[in-house]
Amino acid sequence: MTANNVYCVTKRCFDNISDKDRERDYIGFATLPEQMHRKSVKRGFDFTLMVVGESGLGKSTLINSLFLGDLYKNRKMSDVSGNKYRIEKTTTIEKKTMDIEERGVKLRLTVVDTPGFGDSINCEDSWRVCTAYIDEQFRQYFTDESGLNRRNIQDNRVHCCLYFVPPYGHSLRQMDLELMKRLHRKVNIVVVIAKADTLTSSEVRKLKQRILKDIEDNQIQIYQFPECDSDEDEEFKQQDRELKACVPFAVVGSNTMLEVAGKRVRGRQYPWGVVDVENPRHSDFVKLRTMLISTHMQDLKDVTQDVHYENFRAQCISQISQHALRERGKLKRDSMGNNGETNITETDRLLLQKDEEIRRMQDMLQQMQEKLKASDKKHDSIIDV
Ligand SMILES: Nc1nc2c(ncn2[C@@H]2O[C@H](COP(=O)(O)OP(=O)(O)OP(=O)(O)O)[C@@H](O)[C@H]2O)c(=O)[nH]1
Ligand SMILES: [Mg+2]
Repeated sequence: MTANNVYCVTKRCFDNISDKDRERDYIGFATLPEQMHRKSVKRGFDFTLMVVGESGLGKSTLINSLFLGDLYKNRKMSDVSGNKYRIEKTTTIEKKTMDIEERGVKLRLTVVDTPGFGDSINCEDSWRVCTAYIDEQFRQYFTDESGLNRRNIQDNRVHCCLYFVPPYGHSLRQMDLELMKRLHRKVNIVVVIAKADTLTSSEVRKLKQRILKDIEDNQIQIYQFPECDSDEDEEFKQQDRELKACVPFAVVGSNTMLEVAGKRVRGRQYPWGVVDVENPRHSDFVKLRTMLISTHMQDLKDVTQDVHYENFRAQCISQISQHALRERGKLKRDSMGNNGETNITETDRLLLQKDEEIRRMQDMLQQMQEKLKASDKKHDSIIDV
């Protein structure tokens, strides 16, 4: 920040202080939120979303419907690397990043599409791909945080995982429970019922109840929406209640734009009519998008930082200290005499090692000098002849 910028920020903050405040014993820290706000806006925001679930449940289609279509047609948006509108079966982890700007606020949004499991007899490999990806991002962040340039760390940690449940089962299957158990201590899980257009309203209701019961019975920690502040306005509180009542979100995805009553909508055309993805009576798509993009993005990031990353960090630190302890123990054992008494300290041992190295180098030097002398003598004698 240049001196001029600092002046502008301070001046703007100062201008916001009312005359009444100035008359009172004004200290000035009331401008802190504004300063923080400016700093965050300047830095920009990162958010990463991952989709996980069985093959063919519409993960790629939903990601496309949520973010990659013409959703941001009125906003500045850079090219989406690798964006393809024709969705094919996902076979490897696909990471797509886009920079979105809205009213001067920059968001670097990354969506991680994963190959669906269920094709192979052993799903273990597909699961491991997802957990390994999450761990790898944590590891990278941990390394960056411990490095020299800590100020410009790019946060690629997975902040939210949309877990897709099929609409055709009675509830969660054993493999869903297994995978959720592998994920729930690493990432915020948000459960979605895929292809909700294949269910009637009462089937959706019942399936939601059974899924929630299974989650509770199996002690799976899905993302918990924070309590709404009591001083929030009634409209916000109502929106919050509706959002919580929707969990798990029953979603519909589509990559097709259709004309319905003169309006272009993202939808699915059936012989009996059109499912409008964004119609709240047809699916929870808009609620899910609102929650991810506008109302709970920061909370998802906070939980990732404070709970999941802290878990990972604590494990890392404990592993590092255990390793260091083992190494020290080894050094100590090496420095013990046969009678079990410590003859030399660790530092002494290192010094002895260095001395030995220097001695070896001196020997080599002496040998080289002698060889040089010998060859000189030989040379002299040839000249003499
Ligand atoms: N009925 C219905 N079909 C959908 C929905 N979303 C996607 N589909 C269809 O389901 C099929 C599979 O969709 P994908 O998005 O490729 O599924 P995926 O989960 O990414 O599959 P993998 O890449 O194999 O893991 C496609 O034919 C989609 O058109 C939906 O909400 N309802
Ligand atoms: Mg896919």
